Amino acid sequence: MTETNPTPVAVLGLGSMGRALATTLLRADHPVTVWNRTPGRAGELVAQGASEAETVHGAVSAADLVVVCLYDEPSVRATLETAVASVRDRAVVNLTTMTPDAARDTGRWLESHGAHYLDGAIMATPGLIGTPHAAILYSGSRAVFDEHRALFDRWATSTYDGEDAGMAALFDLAMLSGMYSLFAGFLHGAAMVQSAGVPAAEFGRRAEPFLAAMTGALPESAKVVDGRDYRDPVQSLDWTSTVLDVIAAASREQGVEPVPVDMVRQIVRHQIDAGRGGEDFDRIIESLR
Ligand code: FVH
Repeated sequence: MTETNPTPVAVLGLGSMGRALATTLLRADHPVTVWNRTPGRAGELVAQGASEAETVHGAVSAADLVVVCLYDEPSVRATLETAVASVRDRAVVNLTTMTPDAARDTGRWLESHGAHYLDGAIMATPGLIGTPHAAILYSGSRAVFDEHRALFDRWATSTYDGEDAGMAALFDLAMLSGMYSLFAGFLHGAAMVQSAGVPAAEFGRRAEPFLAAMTGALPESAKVVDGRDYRDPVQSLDWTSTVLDVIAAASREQGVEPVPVDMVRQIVRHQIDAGRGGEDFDRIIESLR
């Protein structure tokens, strides 16, 4: 459904994600002005109805809502510094990946120039934007989130995590930590079976349902961690340590360095050395806090 007066939007940054965000807005009939540091990346968007600004100031001035989707925090600073006077009274939603403190600093800096700041973290790849499989987390100005919620919902399922501008980034990076550790473990396993001539595709086909089933244990694990009582183990640290030693030995037998497993072994060992070997595996969080 098209809005009666679609908000004019500026999109700063036409990497793969910026282009996906702009495309979705153009399909919903928003007037979209785009800017990119390196000229020549706006062609397809202009063909779909976008206007291309030569300067950041030109893009920001044409919009009520400024969407920033750049490489990192320094690129956001470098870009907006050239036009910071023009953000006054405008809503800025920054979807660039950065640390929570960097998100807070960026918010304070832009608010000191009169902007209304909302930080965002995209939990999707560009191809998923505009589909039910995309999620975007937001934190910062509640007013900006509420006013532009319908627009945000065009991109993804939108979740608001409160006025602290760092919270969206914190959730994002915490979830990515889990994802990268899981992927590293998967690739280590793939290298183990590949060493016996099994294609990674075959391993992936069998590992996927197993790993998906294992993630079903996360809510129970989270409950134990919140209660901080690890004395009734589903899997004790002593037992886990034995299994991890066997995995590492098997890996070395196959000529594969067990780096991700060694990382877990190290934290488990830390808790066993502290006399906690009979307690639950979840206790390793006490070595991380
Ligand atoms: N792509 C993805 O799957 C992930 C999903 C999760 C969230 N991320 C974050 O989104 C931000 C942008 O990602 P991207 O995929 O669009 O990134 P690139 O395709 O590499 O485009 C980067 C754009 O940033 C511009 N840029 C880089 N450095 C500067 C600078 N110093 N000053 C101004 N602009 C800069 C670059 O411009 P150019 O190289 O074409 O001139 C692109 O527009 C990112 O935070 C992800 O973590 C995406």
